[in-house]
Amino acid sequence: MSLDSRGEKARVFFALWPDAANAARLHAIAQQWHRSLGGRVTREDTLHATLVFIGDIALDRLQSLLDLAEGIQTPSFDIDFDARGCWKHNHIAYLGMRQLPEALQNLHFELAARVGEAGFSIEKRPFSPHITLIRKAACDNAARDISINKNPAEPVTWMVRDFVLVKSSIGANGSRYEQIGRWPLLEDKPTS
Ligand code: 2AM
Repeated sequence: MSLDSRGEKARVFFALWPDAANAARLHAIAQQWHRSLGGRVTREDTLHATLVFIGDIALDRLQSLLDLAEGIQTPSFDIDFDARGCWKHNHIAYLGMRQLPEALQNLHFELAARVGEAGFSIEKRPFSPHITLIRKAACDNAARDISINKNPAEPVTWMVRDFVLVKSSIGANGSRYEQIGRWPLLEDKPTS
């Protein structure tokens, strides 16, 4: 991809991306919910949790996002996606977390600060990490469905070892996501 194409724009965001095993677990949950909620299940290969949403930017500004991500020095962490929900205002059925890990909050804060300092305008809504499992969901059915509200399944525990920058475009089969950068988080050093 050319980073200096004049006038061209890209829709971008930083995200956490599950490994194949967790993506498969998340997808299985989505398919189970789909029976009562209907709507459109997120494709398995596009499941993610947005860290910092940037939106449309000129392509020639992508490089500064790649550069600022290089300097992130925050530790890796585990998260439990253990909260199920369905937002009525946008019909999104999602998995979130009951407790926001401090390390995740710090990673979001650090990235958002750098993105802001680099001159991008970023989303001002409070950080609400989630994985969208279904769009156009019939959320009213979620309240009646014990599999969503009263009978929480095992959490999907996710070892977060890196984060990615994603470029999204709309294609015939829905959103197409291309990972254009991936950065490791700091690993705990083994004690000797
Ligand atoms: P969603 O799944 O809740 O729609 C690509 O669109 C990713 O960016 C999705 O995870 C989407 O969240 C998120 N996203 C889209 N618009 C956003 C916005 N204005 N603020 C924060 N996140 C947004």
